[in-house]
Amino acid sequence: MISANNASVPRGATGKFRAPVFVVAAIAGVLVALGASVAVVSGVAAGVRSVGQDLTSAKTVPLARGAVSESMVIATGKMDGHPGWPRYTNASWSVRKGEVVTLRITSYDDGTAPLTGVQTMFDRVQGTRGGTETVDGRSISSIPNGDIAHTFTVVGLGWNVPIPAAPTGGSVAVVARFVARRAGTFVWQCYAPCGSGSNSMGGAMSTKGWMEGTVKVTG
Ligand SMILES: [Cu+2]
Repeated sequence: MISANNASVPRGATGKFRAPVFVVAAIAGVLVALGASVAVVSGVAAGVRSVGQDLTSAKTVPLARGAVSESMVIATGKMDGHPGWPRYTNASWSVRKGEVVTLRITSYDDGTAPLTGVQTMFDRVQGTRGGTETVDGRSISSIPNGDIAHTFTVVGLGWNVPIPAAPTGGSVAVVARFVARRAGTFVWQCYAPCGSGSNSMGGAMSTKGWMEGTVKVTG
């Protein structure tokens, strides 16, 4: 499989949203948001029911009242004529405020993209029930930076899910559980430098819908 950082990957323009000022502001937002979200998540978690699985259809799956399952898939290939670009599918989805969201991310990307600078903070799971996620069924609270391929990060909700590289030719399944604690439309982004170009922030990283999307929380 082609690595996310393969030198042959087409080089795209650097995304404006990746400007340093934004990054610093975004990280400050996470720090503020996390303290509140941890308290909310742990308080609601007691009411969680068992939920279904949907690893392939990449659609919102209505479950018992107050619980919902979301699935995302990270793949690489020749999507839209961009060989090697990694992409999340199901980039935009919506949930209701206060409901428990079980997010399942299945990744087929075997390339790594270690976090750099202040963004190394995104190697930790943040804002989930218990501060953990499962990777192929194993509960963890962080991923070694050298193993990281992508992150699913919603600064406005204090959510961060690091995704490790998949084994070559295989996949890795990451599951995290959240509570959407406030209404609004929030941008999620991958903070791992998994794109192309000299700073690895081009290509997929600067193309809307590939490593960026939205989570809409209705009241
Ligand atoms: Cu990424």
